[in-house]
Amino acid sequence: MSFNLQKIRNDFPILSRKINGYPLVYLDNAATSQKPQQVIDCIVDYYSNYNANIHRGVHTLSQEATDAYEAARQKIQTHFNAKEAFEIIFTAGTTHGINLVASGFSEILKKGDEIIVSAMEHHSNIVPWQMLCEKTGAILKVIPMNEEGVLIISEYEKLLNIKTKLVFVNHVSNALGTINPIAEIIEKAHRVGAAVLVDGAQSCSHIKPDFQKLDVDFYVTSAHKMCGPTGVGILYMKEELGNKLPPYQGGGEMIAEVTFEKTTYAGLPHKFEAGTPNICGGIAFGAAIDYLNNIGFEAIEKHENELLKYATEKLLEIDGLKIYGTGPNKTSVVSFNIEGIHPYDIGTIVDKLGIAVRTGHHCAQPIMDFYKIPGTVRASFAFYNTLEEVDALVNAVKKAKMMLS
Ligand code: C6P
Repeated sequence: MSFNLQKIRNDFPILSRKINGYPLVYLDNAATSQKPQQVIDCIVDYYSNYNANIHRGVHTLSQEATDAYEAARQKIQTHFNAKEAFEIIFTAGTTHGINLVASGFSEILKKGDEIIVSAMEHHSNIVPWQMLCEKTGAILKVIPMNEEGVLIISEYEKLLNIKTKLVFVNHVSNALGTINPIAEIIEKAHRVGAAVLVDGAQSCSHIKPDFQKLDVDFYVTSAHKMCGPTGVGILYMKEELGNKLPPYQGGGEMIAEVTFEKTTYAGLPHKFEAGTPNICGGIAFGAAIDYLNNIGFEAIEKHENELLKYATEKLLEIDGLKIYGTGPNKTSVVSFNIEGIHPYDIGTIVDKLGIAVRTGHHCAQPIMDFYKIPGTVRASFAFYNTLEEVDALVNAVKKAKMMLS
């Protein structure tokens, strides 16, 4: 499909909404993306025509639902180039996937083992590891970043040693937009025998990671950032690690055999999928991946880079405006403040003009502490945004500045 922006926008019913009498300008895509009609139709079709529990019934509806759910798993496997479909575990989202891995490692890590996170993580990729350290006595170390919001790899190298067991890093920072050099981070961690978990919550709507090429051990993401529904995501784990980790939750689906004396567990992926999953969500995630691939990630990246470049240039023309996250490799996120004005006030005024941005610490307080700021205004662009919408943002920010100065 060629990149026809108007045709793409027509796929998203919400984009024709008015907010406070103004056309909606949705620039909070890093929080969650909007959903195309194709994904909405997929959800309606599931509940209208073949809603049933999966892996359980011999009846036709159950088989249809099971086939569609497993087909979605295979689609996701192909999209990310995982070696096996069973290495794709359906989760409730990124946060769930990270907690699942952290819970597993609470039975593996020992006192004095070291784990490494980066300075630009979302709280989801900090708090579970702190809890893990409390339980096991492992030590948490942090890869620092520089003023541009770029990780200092030479410092990372100094942290790595034989005691390092795990490294956690986001592929893309939600607050800064920085794309981290994860291939290099993984390669260096593997040299000391450490496994790496990549938080892909902010990457997969912009770029298409190749799990086998990256040689990543764990990769987590959420469907809702990729035009799919909320409440579903995936945890990729290499087969050998999946076999090593204990189950996360006990219940139906994750067992091989149960007696009152002993339970044996199912193999991958079911071992980590206790209970009735978000069946419709998994199937709709597959539809969202089809939708994105139909547009093509090359075209998505090209358009988003144009939006990023234009928004950066135009916003920097505003006196007193500072952008956080100025590294050379970024996705289409612009986090900024205007001297002397609280980000919340800017967010409130631009909303009155129909523009949705996020304000605050973006669940990444250590980044805000690093810059000694309470938060930022974050405009995050998707492939369906336009240059005219960037203009609307810039004009609204100028207006907010006038009112608040
Ligand atoms: N960031 C944002 O506005 P969940 O909520 O589980 O789908 O994703 C959590 C998460 C984990 N890691 C990163 C890098 C993220 O950006 C997010 C979600 C949203 O930035 C909501 S806080």
